[in-house]
Parts: sequence; C-alpha cells; structure tokens
Amino acid sequence: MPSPLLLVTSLPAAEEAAWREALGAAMPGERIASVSDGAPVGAAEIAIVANPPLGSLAGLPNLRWIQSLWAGVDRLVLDDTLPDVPVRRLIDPTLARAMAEAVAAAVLHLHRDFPLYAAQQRAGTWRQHPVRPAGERRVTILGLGEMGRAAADLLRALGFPVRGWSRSGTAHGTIPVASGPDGFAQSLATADILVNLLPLTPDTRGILKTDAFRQLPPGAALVNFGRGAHVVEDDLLAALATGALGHAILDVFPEEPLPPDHRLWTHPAITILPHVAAPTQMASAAALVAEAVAEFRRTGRAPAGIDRTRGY
Ligand code: NDP
Ligand code: OXD
Repeated sequence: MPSPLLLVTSLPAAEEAAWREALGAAMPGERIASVSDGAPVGAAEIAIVANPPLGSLAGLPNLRWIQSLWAGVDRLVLDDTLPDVPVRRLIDPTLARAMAEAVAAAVLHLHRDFPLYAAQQRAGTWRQHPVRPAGERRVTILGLGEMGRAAADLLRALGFPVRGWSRSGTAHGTIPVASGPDGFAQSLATADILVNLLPLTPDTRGILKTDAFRQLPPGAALVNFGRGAHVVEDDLLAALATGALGHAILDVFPEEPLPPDHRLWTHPAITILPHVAAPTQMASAAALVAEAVAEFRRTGRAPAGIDRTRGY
C-alpha cells in the first residue's frame, strides 16, 4: 500500500473538498489524507499544498517532495520550517494561456483608452480620442517565464512591439529580452505599458517603486499580475498623482482579499481585479500532479523543485 498523499491547504472547506475530489479522480489508486482526517500522515512522502498554514509541513519524517497547486510559491518558501525537500510548483500550459489572455485583455483595455472612456461615461461626456496603432504602443514584460512568454507571444500576434526583462536574459524567439540593471532601465524607458509577471523573491520585492516609475515614459500604464508586494503602494499612488503613471491595473495585493475600506478601491486611475488573471484549473492541475506522482511511484525519484536560494 503506497503512503498516503497529504493534502495541506488553508482553503475554505468546500474548496479543499473539491480539490480532494479532483485529485482523487485523477489518481484513483492513491489515498489522499489531510491532517484533520486522523490518517497516518507521518507516513506521507508527498505533500500537495495550496497556501499551507505556516509550520504545517514541519516534522514529517518521510516527506520526499512538496507539490504546490499554485504557480507562485513565494508564500510557501517564506516558511522557515519547510523541510529541506524539493518544492515543485505548478507549471500548467492551461494557466499560461489564461495569463496570456488576461494580459492581452488588460493591454487592449489600456491601449484603446477604455479607462478614459469609463471616466467620460461617468461624466456623461461624448468625446472621441485618436486611435493609436498597436504597432506604436510598446509593451515591456518583466519576467519572461512560463507566463511571460505566453503573454509576449499573444501581444506580438496582436501587433504590439514587445520586449522582456528576465534574470538570465534568455532569448525568446525574436522578442528582445534584457537582463540586469541596465537592461531594466532600458526596458522601462521603452514601456508605454509595463506588465509585471515576475515571481516574488527577495530580489524582486518592492521592485516597482518611485525610481522605476520615473524611468517610464510619462503617462505609461502598469499591469501588475505578479504579486502585490512587487509594488510599493505609496510610490504607485505618488506616480499616479504626478502623471508619471497614467493608469494601473492590479490583480494581486499584499493582503487578499483587498480590505473593503482600502484606498485603492476608489482610486480613479486604478482598475482592481480580484486575483483572477490565471487561476489554477483544478482538472488540469490534478492531471499534472497525477503524472508527477505516477513517475515518483515508478522511479522512487522525487521530481526537481524550484531553486530555493533564488526563491523561484
Ligand atoms: P517562472 O519561474 O516560469 O518565470 C519567472 C520569470 O521571472 C523568469 O523569466 C525569470 O528569469 C524572471 N525573474 C525571476 N527573478 C528575477 C529577477 N530577480 N530579475 C529579473 N527577472 C527575474 O514563473 P511563471 O511565469 O510561471 O510565474 C510568474 C509569477 O506569476 C508567479 O511567481 C506568480 O507570482 C505570478 N502568477 C500570478 C497569477 C495570477 O493569477 N495573478 C497566476 C499565476 C502566476 P529567468 O528566465 O532568467 O529564470
Ligand atoms: C498562482 C496564482 O501563483 O494564482 O498560481 O497566483
């Protein structure tokens, strides 16, 4: 009898139950246990996690690897008690496609001045503004990983000049990809729309601050689909007040849900989305986890995890 798969989440009970069902359907031969079951979780070799409570994975003597149900593992790796075993994040082409769609929707919304027309509607104003061709609206994507590459390809197909910035500067087709501080400066200076798809790590926390906003073309727009803590909120508000930034579309926040009385909700130059850019799809995530579990059962080898010193 294989060891049980330990499911650890801080999700609402109904959502956790839906995950158990999806994972159970994808792996009919496996037992899925959680701490609350009273099952012998100490035997677990694999933990499948979604925002596990801090400390909840400590002291599992047989644990061989941790599988996240989210693409971003920033919260997970912040847990000092996390056992020293591979942490595998979710890499799902379905998610990358959803992210590309969300980025395209946000960029088109900004490009075609929808925030301006929404403000005009509130004022009952009928005024047409010139339409700029997509080829004249430069987009920079910070982070050219699974999400960034899919977004870059779709924007390119829509006719936008796209460039990327990443740690390694690894080329992606014909899309120029810069790296390092000089590359960052150059990427900002040519961004009419700046899209953030970086992971949150010690190097990227607070990267979107006054110094960065000042380097953008005046009135540029920001799309933050990475993590809330990439943005220094006071600096964002200051940049919107001076016109350094024209508009921001934010999907992620340091505290989620964004508290009802938060000042960002009513800012006229901010569009708020409730972390919906690319939500994990249960069925495809469960199928991908099932493949990795089957491979582990076959070979006894834990899959490769993220680089915990880099943080992603
Ligand atoms: P990947 O790990 O595939 O890609 C990360 C990219 O960021 C890589 O290009 C990497 O560079 C680059 N990067 C990392 N650190 C740095 C740095 N210090 N300087 C410059 N570039 C850096 O991640 P994904 O594309 O799968 O996901 C990115 C993030 O998107 C997730 O971590 C998560 O926070 C967020 N996300 C948000 C969702 C939402 O619904 N809003 C849904 C899913 C993810 P290199 O290529 O050199 O490694
Ligand atoms: C993720 C997310 O990281 O939804 O998967 O943000």
